[in-house]
Amino acid sequence: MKKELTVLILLFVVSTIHGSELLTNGDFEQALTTGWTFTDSGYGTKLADRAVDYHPDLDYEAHTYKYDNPGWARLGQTVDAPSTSLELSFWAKFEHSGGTSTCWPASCFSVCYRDGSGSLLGETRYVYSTYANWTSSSTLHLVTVSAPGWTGYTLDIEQELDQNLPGVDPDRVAKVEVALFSFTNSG
Ligand SMILES: [Ca+2]
Ligand SMILES: [Ca+2]
Repeated sequence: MKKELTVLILLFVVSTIHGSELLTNGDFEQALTTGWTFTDSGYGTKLADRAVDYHPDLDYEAHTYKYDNPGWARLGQTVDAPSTSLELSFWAKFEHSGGTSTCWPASCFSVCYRDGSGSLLGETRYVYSTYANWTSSSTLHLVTVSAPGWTGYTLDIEQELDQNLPGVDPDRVAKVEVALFSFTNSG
């Protein structure tokens, strides 16, 4: 098994177009157990943490990390969406190293659209990876990250559903989940 490394560091906020913050602890200034849920699968090192020095500003950022062997680490938060008229904005830095066409890492930021019972309807996934072989579909929109260093992103969710996720009925979207997602595939 080749050594593989996946790292994702980011800080972000999500807000409505009217500016009211939907996320709890979206700036990571409190412990990650406030607002955020860590899940993982597979083998190797998998973690999520926060620190002040991932980005040179003075406050905290969060990051997920996955090292070696197939599996993933994920730090997510689901919020009730009053409507799909939402704008997500966040800053992110993506890193990875190593891998082959059959055994590869991917650093991701996922935005999942869920119905009222929490079932997944679709996803927008920002991906930084050399070898990832995922493909977009009517319910999965892959956004290729070409500038992995600290970059600000905004996502107009209403427009995203309309233009890039034709398989998702916007009227059924009742919850939005955002997640830092570090993934390692093994062929
Ligand atoms: Ca912060
Ligand atoms: Ca900082």
